[in-house]
Amino acid sequence: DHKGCCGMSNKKESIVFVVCMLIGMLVGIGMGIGLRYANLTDKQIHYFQFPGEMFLRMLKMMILPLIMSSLIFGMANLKAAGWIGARTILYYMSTTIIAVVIGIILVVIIQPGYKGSEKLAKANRGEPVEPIDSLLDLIRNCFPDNILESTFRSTQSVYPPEIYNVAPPQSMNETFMNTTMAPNTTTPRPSYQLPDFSKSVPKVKKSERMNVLGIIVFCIIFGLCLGRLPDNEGMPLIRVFRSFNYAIMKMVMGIMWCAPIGIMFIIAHKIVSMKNPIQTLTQLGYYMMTVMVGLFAHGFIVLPIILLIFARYNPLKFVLKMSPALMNAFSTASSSATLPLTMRCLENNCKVDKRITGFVLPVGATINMDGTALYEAVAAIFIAQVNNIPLDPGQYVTISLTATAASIGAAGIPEAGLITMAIVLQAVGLPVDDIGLIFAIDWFLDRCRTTINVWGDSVGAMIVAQRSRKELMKHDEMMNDAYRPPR
Ligand code: DAS
Repeated sequence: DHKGCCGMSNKKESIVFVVCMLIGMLVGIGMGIGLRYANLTDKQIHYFQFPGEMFLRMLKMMILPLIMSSLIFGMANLKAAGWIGARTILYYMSTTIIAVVIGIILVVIIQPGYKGSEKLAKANRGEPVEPIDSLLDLIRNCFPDNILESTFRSTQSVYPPEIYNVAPPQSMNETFMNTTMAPNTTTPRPSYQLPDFSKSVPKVKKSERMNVLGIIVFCIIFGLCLGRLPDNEGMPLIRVFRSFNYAIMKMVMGIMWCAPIGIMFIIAHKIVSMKNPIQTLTQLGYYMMTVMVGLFAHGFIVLPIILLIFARYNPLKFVLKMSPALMNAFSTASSSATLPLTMRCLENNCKVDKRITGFVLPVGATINMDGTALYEAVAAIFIAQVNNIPLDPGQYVTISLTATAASIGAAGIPEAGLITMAIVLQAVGLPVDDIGLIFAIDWFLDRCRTTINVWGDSVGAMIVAQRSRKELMKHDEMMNDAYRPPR
């Protein structure tokens, strides 16, 4: 329950925030359309989008601390509560991966980013990368030779003007060769020039980009090891990461309240600088359709089948019993704000034991976000298509892994998926600034993915409850024996 400086883990604040986002979005669209006819100079356009640029920089600023705090703290606390914990984690990880795979299959088939424009010739990326090479690169990036260097290499990726040209980032293989084989030439820092932020395809040389995958892998392994230390050893540091995690969540929620202003200027800037509005709107329309089809497929085909197989429970009956929680999730766009209602629906309507809901649902509201993982994978590949950046197999796997990790790191608050999407984009060298491209429709997509997040948690709780009956009965017998009055 991430109660931050501005709460948002209860219904009222979430609804206030959602209304502010809607107002920011609508004002941004109106401002953008109005300014389109104001014939602003490039310089005026650039200064005008400064608030939006600041909001995006705050999102990028949170990438590293959010990964570290959520993964280390989350993994350290996975000291599985016996079989219930093991079943819970197994269910959460597998359904999230399934959701990501569904999203990737759909975005590759529908190709929303190429709609509205003749499919541009594949951008020149030098010699084609062998699939095996890109997968080997992926594994290499998972185990960086210097974890600290993995975090600091992004310092040069914003200003040098030469990176802002149309050519897409190099393939992983070439990049890896550049990273390890590059001579130690220190390019003189160019004199500062105002970068042209209207070009959305920075050629971010991956050797200068944060190695997100390496940081994620390190944090997961470190968190699991920390959680398995004897209590007197591990607990002090777990407490440190617990406070670190809550402080980071406060920062994230503080930044979230800047979102209405940020998206207002980002949307307005995107509309003013849009070269081909019809094409962009077509792309966004197909993108929205791709996400909705993916969420529907996962939420109303895959999860019900899993519920039938593993819990032998009628999905239709279950969705009716969970409907108050699902409607609350849609209206608040917050899993955390919906958590109390989700627990009540499962305990009162479905008779699920409180010992199950008390563990499975709070963990689920924090780390199990099938809808968010699917959405982030689709968004990353959509942004690659829009920028005509072909992805190699290693990058598709990287997107799958980082979308799963990013959904673990996303808090159960509105628009959390937008913050953690920067992690996925950074991991494959895509322009994080293009998050602004999808802000206009994220207000609606957020509530859809939040509903699927809550639905996934509920199905998980029902499955774990059905599969843990024996353990719970044994526990009750033991407790009854222990407390049976002497004859
Ligand atoms: N709104 C988040 C939630 O509460 C999901 C997201 O932003 O992706 O689950």
